[in-house]
Amino acid sequence: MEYKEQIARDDQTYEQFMKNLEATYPFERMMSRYRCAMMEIETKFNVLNEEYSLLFDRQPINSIKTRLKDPASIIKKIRKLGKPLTLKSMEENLHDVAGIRVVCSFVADVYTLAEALLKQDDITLIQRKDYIANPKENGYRSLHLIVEVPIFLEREKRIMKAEVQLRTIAMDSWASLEHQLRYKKETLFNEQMMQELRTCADLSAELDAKMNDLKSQVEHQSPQKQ
Ligand code: 0O2
Repeated sequence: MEYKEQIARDDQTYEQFMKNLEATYPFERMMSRYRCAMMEIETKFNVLNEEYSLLFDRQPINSIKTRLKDPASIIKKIRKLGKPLTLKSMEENLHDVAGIRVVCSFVADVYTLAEALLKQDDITLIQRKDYIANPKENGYRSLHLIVEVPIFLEREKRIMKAEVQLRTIAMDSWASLEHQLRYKKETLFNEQMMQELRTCADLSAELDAKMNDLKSQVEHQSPQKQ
């Protein structure tokens, strides 16, 4: 009764409120499935990190961040693609509703971890974009994988898509700063500013290459555990 009165005070009838709530349920359920897919993949990376730390006495993963695309960005992207605004269409056309970003210590770790994930028999690769081998025009570097992963619910198994971005600490700091400066904003970068961004990206790539070389030298000195 109290509940109904509160809703009435908020200018909606109890029936209206329940109708609105029921209407959002399928969306909430879908987002919950994407959250489960993120948890599955995050766990897979945590397991790999644990395994590698035993094998090599160091952890290849520096941090893992997960994010669900917010409803406004979902709507914007579906509209941009010219697809129908339905849950089915979202599931079919958007590959990055669930996003997992894995920040690695060294460039070699990016590829080792990607390979280890893709070798798992419940993971299906849908798309691979190597922006490390082929950086974007502004200098952006990362390895992007669109994968499918099963999630096991109370009564069914669902196959969900997720985007995995793997990058080094240097790539991540460049991307975070560049994101703050311009990504998705109206800021227009002139050619000189673009050149400076690319120079920063090149410097970070150089740092990664040097650290990777040092890592190889260290590994050469101390053979790995059996
Ligand atoms: P957010 O906030 O991370 O969710 P798309 O942009 O997804 O429509 P595409 O080509 O399929 O088109 O995707 P792409 O370029 O392979 O990867 C998109 C995601 O990569 C972005 O997600 C960013 O997270 C990241 N990314 C791509 N390019 C850049 C860049 O130039 N700078 C930075 N900082 N990040 C980039 P969202 O959804 O756009 O953003």
